[in-house]
Amino acid sequence: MPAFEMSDANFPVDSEGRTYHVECRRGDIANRVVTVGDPQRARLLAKKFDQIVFERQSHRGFLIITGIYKQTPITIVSIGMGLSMMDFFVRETRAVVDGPMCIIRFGSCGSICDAKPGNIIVATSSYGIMRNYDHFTNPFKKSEPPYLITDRVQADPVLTSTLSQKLKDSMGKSEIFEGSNGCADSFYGSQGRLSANFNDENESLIPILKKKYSDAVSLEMEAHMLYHLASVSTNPTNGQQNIRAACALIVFADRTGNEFITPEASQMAVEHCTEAIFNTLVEERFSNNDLHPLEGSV
Ligand code: R1P
Repeated sequence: MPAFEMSDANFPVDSEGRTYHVECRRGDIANRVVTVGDPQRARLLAKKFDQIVFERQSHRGFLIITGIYKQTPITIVSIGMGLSMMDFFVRETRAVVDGPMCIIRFGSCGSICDAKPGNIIVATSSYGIMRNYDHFTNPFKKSEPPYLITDRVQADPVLTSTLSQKLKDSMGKSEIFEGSNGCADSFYGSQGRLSANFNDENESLIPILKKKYSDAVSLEMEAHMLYHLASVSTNPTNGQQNIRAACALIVFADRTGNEFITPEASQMAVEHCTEAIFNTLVEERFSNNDLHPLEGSV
């Protein structure tokens, strides 16, 4: 149940101008944004703020923390998991921010390259992996492949190269990997995890991905939606792209060696990456205006 009465069925907002799911309104969100899946990761990042100026937990599980870092407003939003949550987050924050936005996803992933748990993968591009539902249930579509793999969408090259360099400076070059990320519509079937309880036909999915994209490095569940929405984002006044995006992903699972990260190593990775991510955003210069339009008023 929404906490408040909503108006506008096309893009619901409450009487105070807050969006329906993320519950953000104008002034809550900075142009520079870090998005994470896990609220604990959001809180760990927020410890590096000099000051927290806004915080809100939405009834649909989004946590917003806006703070000041080196005199620059940055917003952290934890979104939970999956494509729909990324879609809610990007569209609803975009609706309440004036001017261009830079968004860095700081997530976790499974590695399908040499990166080990605790290493960081910078996703230079991302593609979608979707279960071809009809293949499984429609006998006339059995000849279609069980999984649909989209083209790659590129991350913002400038944001990505700054992010990658700063992560290398902070953690050491050998800890940082780059390549294309597969963004799946499930943690299980569409990421090639085998199950005795479902007929997923995914035994050869990872080799298929690596054959299609020789730079395939990771699997997760949000980056393709972020890069896709950034690529189709439009400034209503000049028609130009209005969101630039990049991703740094902590390797939680080594899908080749079958290892999983320890809680301590995961916390350490967050601590080592946070300032590199914040500094990347602080150094970003927006084309029309160097400063956040709401600077001082968030
Ligand atoms: C699965 O465990 C979740 O972890 C990864 C996946 O993309 C998925 O959301 O990212 P986050 O750690 O950012 O949630």
